[in-house]
Amino acid sequence: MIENGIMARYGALLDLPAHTIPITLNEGNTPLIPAPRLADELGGGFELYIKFEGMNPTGSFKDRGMTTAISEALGAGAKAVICASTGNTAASAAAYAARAGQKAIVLIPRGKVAAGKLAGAVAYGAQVVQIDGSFDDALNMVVAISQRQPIALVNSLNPYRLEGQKTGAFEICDVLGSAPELLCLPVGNAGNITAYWMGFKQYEAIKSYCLPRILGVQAAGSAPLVLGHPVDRPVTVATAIRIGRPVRGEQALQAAEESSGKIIAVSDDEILAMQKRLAKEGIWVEPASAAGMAGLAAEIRAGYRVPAGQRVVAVCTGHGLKDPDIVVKDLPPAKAVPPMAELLEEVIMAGL
Ligand code: AN7
Repeated sequence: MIENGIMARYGALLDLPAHTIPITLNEGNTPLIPAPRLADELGGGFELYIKFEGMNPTGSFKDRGMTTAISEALGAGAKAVICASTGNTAASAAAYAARAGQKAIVLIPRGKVAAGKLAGAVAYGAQVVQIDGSFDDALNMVVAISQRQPIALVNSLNPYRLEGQKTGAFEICDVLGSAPELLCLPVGNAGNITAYWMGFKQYEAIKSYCLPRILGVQAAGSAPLVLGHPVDRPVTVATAIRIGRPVRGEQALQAAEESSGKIIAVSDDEILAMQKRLAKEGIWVEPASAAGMAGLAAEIRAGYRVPAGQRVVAVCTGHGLKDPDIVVKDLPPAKAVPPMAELLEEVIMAGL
């Protein structure tokens, strides 16, 4: 049997217990797509790449950490796994648990999860529980239950999640031949920024690659790491990162500081504008996934200039298909035309 997931490719670099039983959907190996036109629009003179994590099996970067977390949990004997989620973790946990023959229980904040994520969790057979509260409330609940019951917690508090997610950094370095100078990514619960920083540091140690600066980007209405205090009622159109008390917050701040980077916030309008701009490159991402790139654009508007020749990577964490409603909700329905070529021609020529 040939498997080509992140554990097959990077297993020797991952700190996983011997009891781990690999469960994979051949996640990872996602495209690193050059975006020269967008780079030119942002001042030019540098190389810009989009790491399109929406190309993972369940449509988000979470699959990298879920293959490792579920594999460890299965090896440890867990028959059930649980997580709180703004949606993507839920879909990913549901898929990998299904493959491992485990039951998955996922808690989501009611009314604040994009349609494609909820549908995914249901399709993969998870028990979905809606909470009349925030992601942060749901996380507190699943932590408590996993301490009382033999149910494995697969949120990014679980260290094996980060072991898997750090492979995103390895892949970027392997494609570029060294580390980029700057990495931009969205920040919610702050597991991913923490994992990327771990990955880059590991490659620095074993391959002597340099370290990138890390630009972490939160949504302005949900920016505890920028404000310096928890946010009790986070609000943002980017529901994936609607998180007011990031559990890996300290590590995220440390990654930003150690890397000479920073964590900033961008408005929902900036996020949605960048989502539209990325679509013009043929890359449709969900709103949260555009935040990293929106942060870079905001920095450049504020006077930052990417040094000549540098390589910048923006991690786009989830696929646009996860959240179709955000795109169609403000649009008039597509024009309907009777089956007559002349009428079609009129409609087309009016739009040219
Ligand atoms: C598309 O699924 O927290 O900073 O419960 O879905 O590692 O939390 C999702 C987070 C960025 C932020 N982009 O990553 C969940 C969840 C997308 C996301 C993030 C998420 P972290």
